[in-house]
This record gives sequence, structure tokens and C-alpha cells, in this order.
Amino acid sequence: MTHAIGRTVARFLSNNSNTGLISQVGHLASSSSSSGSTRVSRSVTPLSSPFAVSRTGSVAGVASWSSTGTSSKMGTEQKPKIVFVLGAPGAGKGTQCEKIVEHFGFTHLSAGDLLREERKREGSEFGALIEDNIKNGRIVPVEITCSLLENAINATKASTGNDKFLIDGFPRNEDNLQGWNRQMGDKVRLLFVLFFECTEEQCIARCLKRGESSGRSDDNPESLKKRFNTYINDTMPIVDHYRAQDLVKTIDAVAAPDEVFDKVRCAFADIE
Ligand code: UP5
Ligand code: MG
Repeated sequence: MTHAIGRTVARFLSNNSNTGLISQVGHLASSSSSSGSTRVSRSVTPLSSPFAVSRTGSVAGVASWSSTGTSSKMGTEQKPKIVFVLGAPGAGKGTQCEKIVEHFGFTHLSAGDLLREERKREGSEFGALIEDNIKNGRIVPVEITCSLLENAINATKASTGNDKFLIDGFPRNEDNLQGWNRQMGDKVRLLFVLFFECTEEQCIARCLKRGESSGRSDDNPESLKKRFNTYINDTMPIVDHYRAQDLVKTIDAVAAPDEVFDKVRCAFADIE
């Protein structure tokens, strides 16, 4: 199944790589917080397929940025700074990201939110594929997720100038890791990985409670079981991969949100 999906995406990419589809820069409806930081995870609206390719062959949303020539010439300091935020379903990634945005001026990009937006976007060719994966706790092919993330990063940089990003819920498996490194590795600077540790019981209880009103198609016992299997089998090896590079800051996420944030604060204390 996964391979079939991969082939579909690969076929789509190869079918469109030379068609000269004109790229459109994703429209960014951003909201500023009191600290001047921005949260865009629910407001990025790609105007074209995430794979639409410009005449120059660049991915939609990237053209305006790279056409200035800044992308390839940027020094390390000017590259967007990235913090990956990982943890089990319901560990509190999104909740803590909102607080980090407020206090440390990052832009929050939730991979899950971007996928859910793409799923409901009229005309998206990937809506059904995304929904099938989300409902079954499987991971969407990286070409889709990575393009949505890259578009959002570029649109945010262009519209707000902010260059500090929390990437929430990504990379979740080997395919994500390799795809990100291939597409984005040279374009960004990874600061560290923020990892929220919480018990499975707590996480499931939180998601089920949220499921009473969230409308999320994966906040139910059956999907949660699958999400947890994927988390243990596919995502934990990614955390271990970064741990081996001493890049992981682990936060105990069992306590109440404000107490958890007290620990998060320390993790961000020494970043420029
Ligand atoms: N809550 C939060 N913190 C609390 C605390 N300290 N004490 C008590 N309650 C707390 O929180 C969840 C709930 O718990 C909320 O009601 C909150 O108020 C409460 P939240 O902050 O939303 O937790 P979070 O870790 O963000 O949980 P989420 O369910 O969003 O995590 P997932 O990682 O499962 O979801 P995501 O949206 O990232 O991904 C969904 C699916 O999309 C994946 O399963 C996958 O199918 C797909 N996906 C991909 O394929 N690729 C990607 O790169 C990303 C996603
Ligand atoms: Mg979340």
C-alpha cells in the first residue's frame, strides 16, 4: 500500500516536472501575537498543488524566494532556524508550541495541521490519500509533507521576515527524515529536537477527551491504537537518530501545561 502510494506520488511528480505549470506562491494569512511572533499552521493556503512545478522547475511557493538568488547564497546565519518538535500523539506538542510562539518569537508549523488543510483544500489531488493515512495512523509520503512545509517556510519568510520555525510532528519516520534531508537539508539550520515524553495512558486520555469536540477523524480508540504503533515503531527511531547526535532536548510532559512550559523555557534559554 505504502509503495503504491509512493509510486502514485512519484508518477505525479514525473508527469508534472516538465509541463511548465506556473507556480503560485502560497497565500499566507498570518496572525501576529503580542510579541510580534506568528502562528501560521492553520492559515497557510497553498494556491496550487504542492507539487506544481514552475517553468524553472522549482516547487510552488519557492520560486519567488529563490528567484532573488538568496536561497543558494545564504550563509549559515541567514538560513531559517528549525526546531523539530516530536512526541507521542497527545503529548502536548501543539499546546507547548503555542506558548513557545508567544514567548520566543517562533513561527509554528504543524505538519499535521498543514496536511489537514491540504486535505480539505478544494481541488487537492491528495485529499483522499491524506485522509486515508491520517485515519489509519500512517504517515503521508514525504514529498507531500515536505512541500507543504517548504511552501509555508518560504511564504512566512517572504511575508513576515521571521526565520525561526517550530516544525511540529515531523519528521516521523525514515522516509520523512531522508526526504527532508534531501529537499531541505542545505536550506535550513536545525537547532535541536524538542521531544515531549508522556505516558501512553495520559496521551490517549487527552486525545479521547479532545475527540469529544475536535472533529478530528483520528481522535478515536481505533485510530489511536494505530497512531501509537506508528509512533513506537517509526518515530522513536528518528528520535534515537537525533539523540545519537546529541540534538535532543527531552521534556517530561505529564504535568499541567504551564508546568511543562517551565521546562520548555529552559530548552530555549540559550538560543540566539
Ligand atoms: N493537553 C496538552 N497538554 C496537556 C497537559 N500538559 N496536561 C493536560 N492536557 C494537555 O494536546 C492534545 C490534547 O491534550 C489537547 O486537548 C490539549 O488541550 C491537551 P496537543 O497539544 O494537541 O498534543 P499533540 O502532541 O499536538 O497531539 P496531536 O494529536 O496533534 O499529535 P499527533 O502527533 O498525533 O498529531 P499530528 O496532527 O501531528 O498528526 C496527525 C496525523 O497526521 C499523523 O498520525 C499522520 O497520519 C499524519 N502526519 C503525517 O503523515 N506526517 C507528518 O509529518 C505529520 C502528520
Ligand atoms: Mg498536534
